[in-house]
Amino acid sequence: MNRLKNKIVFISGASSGIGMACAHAFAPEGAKLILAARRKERLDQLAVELKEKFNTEAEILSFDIQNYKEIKESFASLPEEWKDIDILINSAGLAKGMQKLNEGSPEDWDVMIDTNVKGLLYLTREVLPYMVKRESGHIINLGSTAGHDVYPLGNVYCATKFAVNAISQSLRIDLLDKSIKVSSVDPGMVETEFSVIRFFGDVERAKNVYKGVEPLTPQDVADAILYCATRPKHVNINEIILTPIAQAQSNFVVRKAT
Ligand code: 8X3
Repeated sequence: MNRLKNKIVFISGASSGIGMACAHAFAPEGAKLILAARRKERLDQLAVELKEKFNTEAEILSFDIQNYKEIKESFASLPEEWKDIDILINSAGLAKGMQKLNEGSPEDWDVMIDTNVKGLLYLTREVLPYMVKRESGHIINLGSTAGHDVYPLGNVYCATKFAVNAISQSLRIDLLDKSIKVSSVDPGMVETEFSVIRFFGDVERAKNVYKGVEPLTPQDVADAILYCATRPKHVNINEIILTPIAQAQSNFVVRKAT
């Protein structure tokens, strides 16, 4: 439909799940994509596919989002004309483990905090000065229902998503005078690699999370993100909370017998 013709869209976490779905949703709109993640081969493959299907121009950035130095160097390596990013989609994020705090693993906490909170801050820190200079741009953060209502054993993961919620709100205030939009897209249950990663590769346990529920797909979430990105210039979507029809918030889910 070409609503984003020649807009430069930076997607973190683009090698899987919601990030990858965003790449597929934004490419047909004529956007130029910066695809970022750790797994370079996956990004290369994605770029080839989007080039064939939509003639998408893409740059690939491979870095560990937990490492500020890598992000800084990687961003600096972009061709100058690609640094004026129109839309930053902060979709990299993950959960590790589900335990009571007294039984939890500090290593897992570090990974969640370093990815979901610090990684988002690091990347935004690099991209934002260019938006501020142009007084134009849009930051879209991937939050979660877990950033609105905590749930049992969710402690640190929920804390990271509450932090994302706070960062989105305060960015919106701080950037008011710069005409930069800030949106937060906050899904409930989405079936991606999320639960498999959370449960350290235990596919059966991951499947159980969505048992008896038709979860959101990554495409459903990408669609909400695209909606935020395609509003008229004067409209900012502050927040979209979306859940499967069988879910009200983090703690209320109705499951059908299977
Ligand atoms: C993902 C939603 O409820 O699985 O952020 O934590 S939940």
